[in-house]
Amino acid sequence: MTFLRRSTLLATLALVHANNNNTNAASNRDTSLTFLYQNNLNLTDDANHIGAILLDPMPIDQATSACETLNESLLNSTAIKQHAQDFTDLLAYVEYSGKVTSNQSYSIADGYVRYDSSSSSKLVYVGSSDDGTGMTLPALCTQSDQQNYPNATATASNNITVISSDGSKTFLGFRNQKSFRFIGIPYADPPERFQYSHLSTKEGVIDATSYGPSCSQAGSNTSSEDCLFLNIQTPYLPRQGSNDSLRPVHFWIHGGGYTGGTGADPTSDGGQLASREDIVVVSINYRLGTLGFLAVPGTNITGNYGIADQVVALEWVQANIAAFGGDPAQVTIIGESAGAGSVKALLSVPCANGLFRGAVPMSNLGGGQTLGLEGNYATEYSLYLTINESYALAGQQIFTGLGCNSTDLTAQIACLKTANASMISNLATTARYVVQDGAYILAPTLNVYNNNGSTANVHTIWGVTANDGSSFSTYPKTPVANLSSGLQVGLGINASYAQSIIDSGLFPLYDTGNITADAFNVTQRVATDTQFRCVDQAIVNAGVSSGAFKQSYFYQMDRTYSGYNPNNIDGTGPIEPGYPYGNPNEPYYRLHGSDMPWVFGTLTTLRDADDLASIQLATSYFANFVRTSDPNPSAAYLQARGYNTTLAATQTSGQWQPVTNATGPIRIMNVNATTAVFQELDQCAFLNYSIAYYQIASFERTQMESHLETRPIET
Ligand SMILES: *[C@@H]1O[C@H](CO)[C@@H](O)[C@H](O)[C@H]1NC(C)=O
Ligand SMILES: *[C@@H]1O[C@H](CO)[C@@H](O)[C@H](O)[C@H]1NC(C)=O
Ligand SMILES: *[C@@H]1O[C@H](CO)[C@@H](O)[C@H](O)[C@H]1NC(C)=O
Ligand SMILES: *[C@@H]1O[C@H](CO)[C@@H](O)[C@H](O)[C@H]1NC(C)=O
Ligand SMILES: *[C@@H]1O[C@H](CO)[C@@H](O)[C@H](O)[C@H]1NC(C)=O
Ligand SMILES: *[C@@H]1O[C@H](CO)[C@@H](O)[C@H](O)[C@H]1NC(C)=O
Ligand SMILES: *[C@@H]1O[C@H](CO)[C@@H](O)[C@H](O)[C@H]1NC(C)=O
Ligand SMILES: *[C@@H]1O[C@H](CO)[C@@H](O)[C@H](O)[C@H]1NC(C)=O
Ligand SMILES: *[C@@H]1O[C@H](CO)[C@@H](O)[C@H](O)[C@H]1NC(C)=O
Ligand SMILES: *[C@@H]1O[C@H](CO)[C@@H](O)[C@H](O)[C@H]1NC(C)=O
Ligand SMILES: *[C@@H]1O[C@H](CO)[C@@H](O)[C@H](O)[C@H]1NC(C)=O
Ligand SMILES: CC(=O)N[C@H]1CO[C@H](CO)[C@@H](O)[C@@H]1O
Repeated sequence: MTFLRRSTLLATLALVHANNNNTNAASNRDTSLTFLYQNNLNLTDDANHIGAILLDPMPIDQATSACETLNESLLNSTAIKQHAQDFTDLLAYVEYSGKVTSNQSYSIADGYVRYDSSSSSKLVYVGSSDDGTGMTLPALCTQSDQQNYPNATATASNNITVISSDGSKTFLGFRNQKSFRFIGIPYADPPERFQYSHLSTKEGVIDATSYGPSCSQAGSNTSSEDCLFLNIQTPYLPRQGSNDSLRPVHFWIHGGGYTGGTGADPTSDGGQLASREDIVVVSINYRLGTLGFLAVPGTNITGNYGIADQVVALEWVQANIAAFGGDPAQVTIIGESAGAGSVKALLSVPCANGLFRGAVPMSNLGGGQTLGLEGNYATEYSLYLTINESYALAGQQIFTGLGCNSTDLTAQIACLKTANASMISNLATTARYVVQDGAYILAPTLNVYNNNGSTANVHTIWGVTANDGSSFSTYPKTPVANLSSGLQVGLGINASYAQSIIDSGLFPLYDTGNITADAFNVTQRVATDTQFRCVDQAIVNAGVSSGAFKQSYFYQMDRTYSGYNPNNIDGTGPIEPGYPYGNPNEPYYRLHGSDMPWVFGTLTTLRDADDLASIQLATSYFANFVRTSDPNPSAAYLQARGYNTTLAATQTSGQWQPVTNATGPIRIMNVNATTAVFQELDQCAFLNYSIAYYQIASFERTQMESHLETRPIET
């Protein structure tokens, strides 16, 4: 009992410090804090696991009080033995990561525990009869917060503060079962309407225990113009003032058509990735719709405010993320849908160049206009409008909608500046276009055709869900008589264009006996190709062959769940006995947005064991790209972590090879993954988006860009 008595005695002497600015919360002032949680991404299994917080080496008699400052106690051998597999894997990974040398012992309540890979039990306990006099060991504290969902809240016992590197700010956050969480951090000062935002100047205590409001958007009465907040989930807080062992950063930009969405979406919560993959996740809000994108010709309202906000958030990350355990030199920007459009825009924003080293646009929109679709929704995501074009689509309609009816533009703008934000967001017309403003966006398309430095020269992953277009085409409201009618309704095209698609023979009808359903299957295939796949394959092909991108990758997701479903079609597989969430072995559509749980490990409705294996593989790919710019995790990493299913899956699947030329290769992701060539190349060529679309000679490219002037204008 010597051990326990001595530590109790010394508890009053060590490590009990008042915090700056009197939050009374625990902090990383005297030791780094490493969150240990063996997360298998099965949320219903969390009740069967415990975690720990690892502290820096310290004299063993100080360990008890050090844990107490976290409102925890030293972990004991009973608890470890009850979760021996988890702690074996966790401590193996601590050793693998280089934080400790082999055979490291750790202080626990009843002695020490040693991780010894050569022993049969792996974990060796030394009892408290050895009082450890003079020993300095890392300590394992309990981690008793059991909240495992993103809706976790701060309590008096789970709170924690982090002080900014310049000492001017104290961030009060908290932890749940998975990670440290700092949510609702203002990265910019409340923005002035139609002006660029600036880094937050707020000092003192910053409450980072609840989300900030989402940016003003239609149909929301909680959204606000004062919305420039970001959220951090981190597995590690370095000791205050230290830049030791910083982790790579996954910087997430949400989708929602540039008119909706929030960084607080539970589907993209970073807590799962932080614990599963040991990376720091940042998610941001940025201004949306008219308040984020209005551009008025001949004025200083030049648009792209939402994109500019994203740059400010990236600057905030450069200045501040190290204090939260993130490495500012290892930032990867990732987004889906309009988030992908944002990532793609940031690739060409001059002042964003250098703020990230990798980019992942998931289900990026583009193309569409050669189908002759009226005001095709996808087009403007990849062929940027001029300010004049944007204003023609969404300018005077906005003033009129607000009753800003003066014939004098200056008076109209003055009226708009004082209009109610919610009224602006709820107007029928919304300015939601990234524009060629001459400051952030200088050209009509991302330059992938040459490597002249105008595009950030970074590693990229591009990709689609198998049926992205099923969310961007129309399921007939009433039954159709034949394929042609289905295509006309589904794609908004005329009879002769529908007939040419049929006559091409490239989109055969898959006959199940229900022509309405079957015609939609063809419709969504055309829509997926023309609005997503063809353009994205052509971008990566051009960017790789020109050298505009560093080594880059392409994927198609064949296993997903739910997603953006305006047609209310089957996005899960039918609900059947044994499959309360849908049977993924039956046909279903891999909808737009349905891949997010595969990136974040957030699926709460696992349909079967294969869903979990598939998600474990996918999160591993994306997180490894964030870690190393290569999506392939090493066998040594997976072994050290005990990720046996993923290790087997990567061995079965082989390496995810980078794109090398106009044939691919690409990765088809399912339970396991396979290697394939670029898909639908003949169909893409027929739809006028050949794989060489972005590689064409410069005079032809100029012609392509002049599509901008001839393109049908949305009404
Ligand atoms: C060991 O720790 C667990 C969880 O922290 C606690 O419930 C239990 O009482 C402890 N056991 C002993 C023998 O101290
Ligand atoms: C948090 O979310 C989970 C999963 O959706 C739900 O079961 C739980 O009731 C929520 N908790 C609170 C406090 O809202
Ligand atoms: C943080 O936790 C401490 C206990 O460690 C408590 O005294 C304090 O009130 C908490 N602060 C907040 C803001 O919750
Ligand atoms: C834009 O112009 C108006 C009117 O001249 C002026 O009040 C405003 O400050 C300007 N805004 C910016 C961001 O320069
Ligand atoms: C502004 O013009 C619109 C369309 O002409 C009209 O419906 C509305 O009543 C006018 N509002 C005001 C305040 O004059
Ligand atoms: C065809 O399938 C759709 C669902 O995809 C269904 O609503 C419709 O009833 C089916 N029609 C027939 C004739 O079975
Ligand atoms: C669509 O057609 C393909 C064959 O082209 C088939 O494999 C798939 O199951 C169909 N999808 C649905 C949801 O019916
Ligand atoms: C998830 O965990 C629960 C509880 O341990 C278990 O019953 C279920 O089988 C697990 N699901 C999968 C897919 O492993
Ligand atoms: C993973 O595989 C290793 C080596 O085969 C084994 O010792 C370990 O128990 C396995 N881990 C899990 C969680 O099954
Ligand atoms: C995936 O690979 C694993 C490991 O080789 C294998 O056991 C499993 O059967 C495969 N699953 C499918 C659906 O192919
Ligand atoms: C593309 O690269 C692959 C190897 O990655 C090679 O096998 C194939 O021949 C190349 N195709 C062309 C058209 O260059
Ligand atoms: C001990 C202390 O006062 N720390 C910080 C509290 O916040 C202010 C900003 O308001 C800082 O300047 C202090 O350093």
